[in-house]
Amino acid sequence: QGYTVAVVGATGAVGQQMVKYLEEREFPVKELRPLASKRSAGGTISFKGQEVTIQEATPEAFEGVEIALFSAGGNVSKVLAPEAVKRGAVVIDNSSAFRMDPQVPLIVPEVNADKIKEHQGIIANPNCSTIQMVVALKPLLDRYGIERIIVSTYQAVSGAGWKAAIALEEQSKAVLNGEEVTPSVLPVGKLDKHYQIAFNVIPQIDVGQENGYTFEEMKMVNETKKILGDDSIGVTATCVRVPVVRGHSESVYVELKSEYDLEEVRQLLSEAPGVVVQDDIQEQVYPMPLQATDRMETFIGRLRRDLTHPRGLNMWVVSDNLLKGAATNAVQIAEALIDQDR
Ligand code: A2P
Ligand code: 11C
Repeated sequence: QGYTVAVVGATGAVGQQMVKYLEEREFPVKELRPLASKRSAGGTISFKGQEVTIQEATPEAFEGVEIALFSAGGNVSKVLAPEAVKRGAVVIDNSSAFRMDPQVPLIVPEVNADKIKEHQGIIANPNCSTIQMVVALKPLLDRYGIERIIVSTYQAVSGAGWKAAIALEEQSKAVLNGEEVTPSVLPVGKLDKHYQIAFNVIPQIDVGQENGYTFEEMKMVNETKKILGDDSIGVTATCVRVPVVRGHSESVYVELKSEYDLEEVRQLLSEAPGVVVQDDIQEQVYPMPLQATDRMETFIGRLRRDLTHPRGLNMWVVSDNLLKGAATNAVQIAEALIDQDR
């Protein structure tokens, strides 16, 4: 009973969480097939008390796979996702490779689960910083409409993979020991210039674009419009890497289309699926990444009226980038998918 599920990138920061989460949620897995690069093939990962052998991700490795969760980077997805689909799998892809493809639904189940059925083999999982923001915005969109969004992010290093998380730890130790730091991972591994993240912030996530924004910032702009299903919403983003291991934080300013009552906003958000409101500045209650780590919800606080615009609202949104930002959302898509098939 159950499904044959492949996890591509099973040894990675997100892939490991996918495997863990499939187990925790008791997703109906008949066979788990952990796939990674040749380097990891032959090693094992544990799943439901058993050691399962990691295989190299090749086209043939998808024979018999029904659901394939991909998180091994865009290049791997571009080559192997079509191969998995050819062999009958539905792919849930965590990379940016297919997100803006009009044929590919881009899904956050709390927001647009109804679009899952439009898939033609591939369903895209949005960028982590986009997911937590749209979870927070959806109840406001439905009640008031949204004119524009200005977001600034404070993103954890694990968003850039385990290598970046290890780099933060090693650099921090080196600084405290008075040793020299030689950065090699952030802001973008494949670019030539690298900067120290320990005791620093870096205003670049992903590669720079012609228009002066980074690719991460443009993902937030374009994905938000696609998921919320409204191209007229204005979105502008500044994405910043901070020395935090896990949990992205965001300062979100939203201008609503109609007048709002702050207490009603607090109420709407606290009733919204996947949301926990932590909002009492007098009692020093607000979300922080350390508290959000290992939790699957999106935490919202610092709710306050903008002092210069009658329909402006400020909020602070935090979520575990490896869970709701990636693995949890992907498994929730898989759950919604099999529910629709039933
Ligand atoms: P491997 O551990 O064998 O290198 P992270 O996001 O933490 O950097 O992890 C990236 C994930 O993508 C790892 O599981 C990694 O496997 C996997 N990966 C990298 N390159 C490939 C590839 N060419 N084919 C399949 N998986 C890959
Ligand atoms: C980061 N948001 O924090 C990125 C990671 O497009 O899926 C995810 C990149 C993506 O570095």
